[in-house]
Amino acid sequence: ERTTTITPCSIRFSFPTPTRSRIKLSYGTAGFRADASILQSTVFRIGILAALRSLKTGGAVIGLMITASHNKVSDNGVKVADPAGEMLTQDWEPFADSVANAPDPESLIQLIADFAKKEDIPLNGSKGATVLLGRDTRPSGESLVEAAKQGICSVIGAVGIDIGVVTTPQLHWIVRARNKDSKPSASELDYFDQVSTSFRCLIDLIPNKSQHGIGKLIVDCANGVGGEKLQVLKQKLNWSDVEIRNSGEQGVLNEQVGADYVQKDKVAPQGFGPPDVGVRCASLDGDADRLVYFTIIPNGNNRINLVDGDKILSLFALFIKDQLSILTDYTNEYQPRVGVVQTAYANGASTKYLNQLGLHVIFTPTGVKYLHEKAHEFDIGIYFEANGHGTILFSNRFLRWLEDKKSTEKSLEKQNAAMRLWAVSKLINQAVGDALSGLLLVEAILQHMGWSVEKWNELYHDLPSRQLKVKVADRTAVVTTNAETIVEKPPGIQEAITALTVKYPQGRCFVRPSGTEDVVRVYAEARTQEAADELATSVAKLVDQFLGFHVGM
Ligand code: G16
Repeated sequence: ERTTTITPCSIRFSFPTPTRSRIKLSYGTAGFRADASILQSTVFRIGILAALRSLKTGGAVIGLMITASHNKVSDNGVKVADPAGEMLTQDWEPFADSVANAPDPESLIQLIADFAKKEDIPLNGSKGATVLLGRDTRPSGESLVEAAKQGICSVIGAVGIDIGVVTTPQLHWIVRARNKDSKPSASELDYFDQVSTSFRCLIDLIPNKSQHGIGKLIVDCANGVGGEKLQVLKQKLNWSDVEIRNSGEQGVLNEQVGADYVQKDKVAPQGFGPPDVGVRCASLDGDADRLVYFTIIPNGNNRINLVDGDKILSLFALFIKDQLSILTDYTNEYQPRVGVVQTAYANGASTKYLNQLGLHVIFTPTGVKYLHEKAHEFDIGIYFEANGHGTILFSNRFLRWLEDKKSTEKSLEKQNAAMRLWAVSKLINQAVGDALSGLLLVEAILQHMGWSVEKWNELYHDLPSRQLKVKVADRTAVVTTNAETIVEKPPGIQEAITALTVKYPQGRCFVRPSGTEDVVRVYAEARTQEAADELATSVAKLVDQFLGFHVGM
């Protein structure tokens, strides 16, 4: 351990960069992720960054989450939540990359000093900084939280508060509540109270409730943190119709379980089988920020009917549109703008459906940070990735209008519609996509409509699709544009992809480097499953030819 001091910042270093790994770390789609064994120094440094971010934002509470979400259990990661509970501002990502990759303590100190000067961050201890630390259930989490704490405490005046094992969305929610909702001591308990109260409100507002029983729900919790948290909600809500599986007592985190596995492989997770045919099932991922639904196909050899993020988005959009149409008419001077945000992974059939609903659909690159930002441009911005990551954002202007409608509307029908939208805004996480609050909203809407999961799935028929991963020598060699639908580099590959794609009716295909795993992802869609599989496989071969581990390439 060595101590290095510069003015005006005093920082004690105990975690040198792991030179042996020679890995270039990048903040990526959702923070730094890698094998947990090489992350101590990165997490320590991001602890420093989080403390600086708190100083920069006038002492606001900043979040630091230790998780690698859907990745395998031996991986871990770190990401930072800004004061509104949203992802770290993208302006700071280059600094995060430099901090994580600084080769020695001296360069790190210099980087921090230069950045603090440029950003006008007071490092003389005159201001306090607070960082809330959370982690998922990975075994490496505890020691990484310690590394983060040391990083935070090495900035004078900064404190790290460890809130233990939480879902990623809970941490984001608590950060937001402490800063934006003026609840300086907001905790997990407040989260549970708010989501359960608003869920109950939605249920109480269902007309003719008794006719709307929709039966049992089984939730696969990916052997992660979602299991114990859903258990709390189940008890709070006295919800006997939900069965929790893969909550982590046995089984490995994310291994043949969880939303990523179910959505990508389109098979039932471990622990599910023929007795579950006909039952509504859902899957969360390892840190409970993704949600998909499914039903098991009878005699289908574990295959499922997937109800993915696009369909969750469509259900939410439909419900919100219905409530708005009750509440507003052409005489209203204020017409709330509703927008929908998707990525290139959105099934073509979902986009067509959303357009038919008359909604404005926008595309961004993969990554909640991009979708979230776009969704803010609307009064009601609904965003979802097909993988089940998404939420609904409400503008302050709209919420003020709704508040007024709730109390001034004479018609009971309109008043109820206003109350429903209000409850949705309280239930659904305003900071980030949240599988638990998303699940409660899906359940409330299905009950409201009196719909089975099959009826919901019939909203539109997905075009067959296939996703594959290709291991390549250097995934950063792939550079994309146009919301990741076109590959710019390496030269020639896009022409080759297009030439293959045009052979297939309704064919669509793109490739992009993953920001969370060391792979290039391939997505293909076509009129039949065989065609989608064939197209994905041929393009995966192409990627391998262009970028694989071939000598001389
Ligand atoms: C993260 C991001 C998501 C993204 C996913 C996959 O999810 O939060 O927005 O869709 O990674 O990203 P990529 O394809 O770049 O690997 P999670 O659930 O792992 O945090």
